[in-house]
Amino acid sequence: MASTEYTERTYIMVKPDGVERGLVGEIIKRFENKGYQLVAIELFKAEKTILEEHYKDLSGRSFFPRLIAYMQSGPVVGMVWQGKEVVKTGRLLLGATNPLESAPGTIRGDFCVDVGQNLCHGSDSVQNAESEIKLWFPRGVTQWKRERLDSLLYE
Ligand code: IDP
Ligand code: MG
Repeated sequence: MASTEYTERTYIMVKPDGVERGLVGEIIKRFENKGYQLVAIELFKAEKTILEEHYKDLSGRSFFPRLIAYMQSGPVVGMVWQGKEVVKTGRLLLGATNPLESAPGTIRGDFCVDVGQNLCHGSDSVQNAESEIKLWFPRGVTQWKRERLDSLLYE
């Protein structure tokens, strides 16, 4: 049977509180366990201009300056994950924006309580994912095929 390749991608970012608390591995593990493929990863000290672009839809909100300061309070880990419906499912793995409303079993549901320190970011649409990937990884991501896994997952 011919295998279908799933090329949908999302931008997932561990925020400074997640990096500081040593939760990078935990977050990676959840995406790996689910069956997604890591195609880019980098630790960044995020520049203000990049953060302002990344969060431009929220620029009018009262918490915007605090959000930018939070995101600059330490390094972040940016990642691109690929796979079947990874944008939508990635958001499910993260949990609701407000951790008090995130279900137990999700990353935010299991590890935090404060919307101002909610550990992680995940793109909210395929189109926004592609813009965010371009913003954070302007040189592109690694192309590779999981010869063993993909034949099992996707046939
Ligand atoms: P999302 O991260 O779940 O996509 P957005 O609405 O896109 O949620 O908001 C982006 C980020 O802005 C949130 O993850 C959170 O860090 C922060 N944020 C959103 N709403 C509030 C708020 O009411 N107070 C403080 N920070 C907020
Ligand atoms: Mg968002």
